[in-house]
Amino acid sequence: MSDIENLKSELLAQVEAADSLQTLEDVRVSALGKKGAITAQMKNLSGLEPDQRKAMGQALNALKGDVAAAIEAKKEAMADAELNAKLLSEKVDVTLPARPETEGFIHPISHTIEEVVAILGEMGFEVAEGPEIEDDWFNFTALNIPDDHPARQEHDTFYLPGEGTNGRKVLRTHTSPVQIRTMMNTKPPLRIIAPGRTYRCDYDATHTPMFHQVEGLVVDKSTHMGHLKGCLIDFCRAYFGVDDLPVRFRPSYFPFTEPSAEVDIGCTREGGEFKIGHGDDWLEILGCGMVNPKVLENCGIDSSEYQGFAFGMGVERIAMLKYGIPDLRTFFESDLRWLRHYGFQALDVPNMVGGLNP
Ligand code: 2U9
Repeated sequence: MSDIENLKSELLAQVEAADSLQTLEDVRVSALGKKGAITAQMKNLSGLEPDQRKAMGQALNALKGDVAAAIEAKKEAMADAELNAKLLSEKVDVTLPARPETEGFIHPISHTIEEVVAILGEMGFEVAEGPEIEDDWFNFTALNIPDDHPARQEHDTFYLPGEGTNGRKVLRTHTSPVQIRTMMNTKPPLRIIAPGRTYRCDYDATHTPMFHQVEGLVVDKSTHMGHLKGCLIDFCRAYFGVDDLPVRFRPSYFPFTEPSAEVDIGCTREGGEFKIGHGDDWLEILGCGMVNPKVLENCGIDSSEYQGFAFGMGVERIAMLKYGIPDLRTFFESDLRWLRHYGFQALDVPNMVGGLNP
């Protein structure tokens, strides 16, 4: 038995001394492997007297278990040590400032959309998305823009090759079909915004064939014009960062809203200087109105029970006004010098807690 005790201390010492997974594996093979020390002792059992064989067998089994357990414990300790060393070597000091030399800028369009989403998100709006290639029905008919409606020409639509009127595909001319799809799929109350790319066949100093819009829609049982006005006045003041920004609603016409209005904000254009927020001049900023009951009905919403308001704005336009970008076409020229000048730092994510600006 003292041989077994000696073998045990010898093997445990080897386990303890192992300094790598490979040496530990060598120890395991030399103890428990086919030609290992414990296995060799096991083979000798058959030559012993029954009593002796029983006692020796039990002692060897216990030895086997002890050595195997020691090897397993050592393996775990080694894995822990390895992980700790790795974590230590990969330690990041999160209190360090961002690297000033970081390459890359956020495009003013993305930044402006994030600002609008931050403001309206705080008011409880959720972002909704939809396809940029739309069915004519979702883009026009559902919005009370029938086949012969002049708005179809005004929208300068890109039609995709195909047959029929309602079956033909178009590049969406506004993000309104996103709201149509949402109304058809979701039971009111609804409070959504649809930011995204839109397309119209037009190109000059104030129009590009692809541009961006954010539209909003609220549908509930008692939604009224007062909600629309409060929401948009708050939005304009938050977006331009002017608490007492003058905002006025001018009657207008859109087929999808009734009544409709265009929203102007106060500005000055004195002495060749343009400034938002003060003075006696006005600048158009967005369009809005109460959702035409026909549009609600087209989406399967009972207009005797529900009403809603909607609004739409051009992202390039509000970005140009806020950030003093003079030329629309430069948004899409991919000029890195322009992006370095007008772009935003990657970590400068707009939110209503940290503040929207710059
Ligand atoms: C649904 C019902 C009504 C969205 C609206 C406007 C007024 C508007 C323009 C702003 C500048 C388009 O980019 S722009 O040229 N938009 O004036 N948009 S109301 O009305 C909706 C939308 C969806 C279902």
